[in-house]
Amino acid sequence: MQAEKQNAKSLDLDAARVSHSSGYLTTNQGVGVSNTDDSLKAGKRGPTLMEDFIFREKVTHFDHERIPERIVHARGSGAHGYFQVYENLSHLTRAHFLSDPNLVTPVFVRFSTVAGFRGSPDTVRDVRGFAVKFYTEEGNYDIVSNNMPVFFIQDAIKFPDLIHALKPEPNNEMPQAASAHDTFWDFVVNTPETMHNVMWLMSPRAVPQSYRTMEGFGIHTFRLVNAKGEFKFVKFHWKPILGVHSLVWDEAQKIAGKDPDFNRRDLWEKIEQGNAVEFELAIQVLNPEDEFRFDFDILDCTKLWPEELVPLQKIGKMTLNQNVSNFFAETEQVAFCPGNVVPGIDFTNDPMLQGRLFSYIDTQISRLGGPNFQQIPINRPLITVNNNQRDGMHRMTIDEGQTSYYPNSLNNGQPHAAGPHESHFEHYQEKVDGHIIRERSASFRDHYTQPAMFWNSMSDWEKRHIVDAFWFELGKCKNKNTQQKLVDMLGNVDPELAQKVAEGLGATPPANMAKPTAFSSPALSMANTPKSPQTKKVAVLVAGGFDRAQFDAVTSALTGAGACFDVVSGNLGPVTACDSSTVEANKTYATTAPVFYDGVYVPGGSQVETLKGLADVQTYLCDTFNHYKTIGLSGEASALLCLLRCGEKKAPGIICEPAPNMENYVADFLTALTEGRHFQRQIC
Ligand code: HDE
Repeated sequence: MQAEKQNAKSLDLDAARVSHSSGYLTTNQGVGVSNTDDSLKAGKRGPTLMEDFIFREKVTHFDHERIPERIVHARGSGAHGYFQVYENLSHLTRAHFLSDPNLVTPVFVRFSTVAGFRGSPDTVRDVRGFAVKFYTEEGNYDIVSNNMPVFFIQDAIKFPDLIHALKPEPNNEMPQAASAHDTFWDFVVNTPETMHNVMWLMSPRAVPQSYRTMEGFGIHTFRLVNAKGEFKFVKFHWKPILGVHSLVWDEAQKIAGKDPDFNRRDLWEKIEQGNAVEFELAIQVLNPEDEFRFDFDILDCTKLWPEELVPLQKIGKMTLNQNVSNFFAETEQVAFCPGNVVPGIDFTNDPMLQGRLFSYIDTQISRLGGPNFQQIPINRPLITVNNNQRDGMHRMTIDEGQTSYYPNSLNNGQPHAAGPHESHFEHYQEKVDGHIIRERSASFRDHYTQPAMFWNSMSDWEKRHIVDAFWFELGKCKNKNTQQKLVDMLGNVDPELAQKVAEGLGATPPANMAKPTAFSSPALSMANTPKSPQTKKVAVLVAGGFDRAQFDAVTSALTGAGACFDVVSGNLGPVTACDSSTVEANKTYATTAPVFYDGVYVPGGSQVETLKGLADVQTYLCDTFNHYKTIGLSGEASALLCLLRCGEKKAPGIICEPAPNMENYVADFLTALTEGRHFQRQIC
């Protein structure tokens, strides 16, 4: 409660809100309008008159409603919330918002895909953006991160090439929101530094189940600087409280058709329902003297710092608890920039980071129509902006007074340069010495050790996902040469991986393969992530005659565990149970699908005779089975097991009891649901 009260940014946005809940229509000049349905005509059948300023104004405004979408990360969803640090970190940084555990800092977060256009589906295979704006008392601070800890390239000058290769091909603008095409893979095989990020892109991380269950990574190495001017290198991580969970590929593709807004809807609904969406902020800290300790360069953003070498410290928690009230005003107009830092947080010489410091402001100027985009309500800092910048397109403030320069005497030297005791930014005084050269450091040249470590760290099901993804992606490339080159590259990562991918593509396994490396980082696998029944969703299939006691036992246990359920039937409305009571079906086979649930439960009763004959029920059970999710069948519903090709009662994650003791049954069902996916299951 306390935190929500102090969510000052929402108060700040209030000045710009207009409810439109009463009053008469007006033009933009405030003139009352009595008819907005008919244009002004000479006679009832026209022609329409030029002097119809009401028509002209309405249509002119409509004609200019769209702004350019982001070049990358066009498709996104935003939410408001707040951040609180766990402990005073002033020994590391003088950033005030990281020094006081009682301080509640408002945040705005935008999650996004990278490649797709604004209207593209959410569940495509892609990197996800995870951009956080902290409205601190010392100005706005942005961590503009992704859900993978490394990037495709090492130098910002290659970014336009990467994105041109990834986006739809320029001759026919296909494919939409997909890396599975020739130009992307052509770029990859000609740019070996992409290998590490490509491994992540082929992994389940590229199809997050929810924005609530993905990690975020600042990727670059930054600096934390304390009041004494001492610095440490730092990497930023966001850890979802619910753990990291992904979709399986077949499921992701089906969802893209059935609900292109799947991730956006999930985030929106969970916040509307009052479920806290929570992430912990963690840091990896490195002493300056350890800069050259590793066999990789800490300025190379295609490398991560294994957590086993540099442990994570959880330093605070972010809670998202408020949806936007106008998507355009907030999510579309928000402007992030990695260069938005506050005193105590500073950059390093990572050449990608340096390039980004230029690009983001530059792109906002054309996307948001001029240099005053910081004055749009969602982008304004909490503290008063005080400088001599003036005018420009869409200036919102009325800057008063005679002077707009410094130094001045006419305004008593105001606004003045911040003094030693006033909050201000000081750049870390790094010593720089070198020749001006267009070259890359030799320490950036190893492109295969970390991809091998990543492969080595994966569980069996993650490895299977990666191989399948390479088959799919490269299988969509028409160019055989590209396929072979990629297989050859994988030979530098791992022999088993290269061999398997070669098999699927009908390519030749490389002659010289890398020796498998023993080094692995268990922290990179999703297998060990936290699991919880909270916010899991179950489809309960019913028809007339279902067993009410079994239904009640399972559904009340779900609610008790923080999970939820839909009652799915052939029609909406009441469905009569075996004891003549009724429950309301809130979904039908036409309006929902098994891919939207974490599990399916079917209670017993005479209903089973009806359900047996329904193709929809078979689809529910088979899809849920094939996507490794939990299936519960109790009492007479056990007979539905025959609809599954496995036909095997003891398959992992299938809780099937012809004569259930409901107490034990419910416990088993919840345990299986909490586990999430049952990847040990054999899919035939
Ligand atoms: Fe971005 N990136 N980027 N990027 N990026 C943009 O800025 C760019 C990079 C990331 O929700 C653009 O406002 C360059 C890495 C996110 O609004 C643009 C380079 C990482 C978002 C831009 C990179 C990111 C963007 C497009 C190579 C992870 C969405 C619209 C040096 C750490 C923010 C915009 C939002 C957006 C440029 C590389 C993350 C064009 C030149 C590495 C999450 O300015």
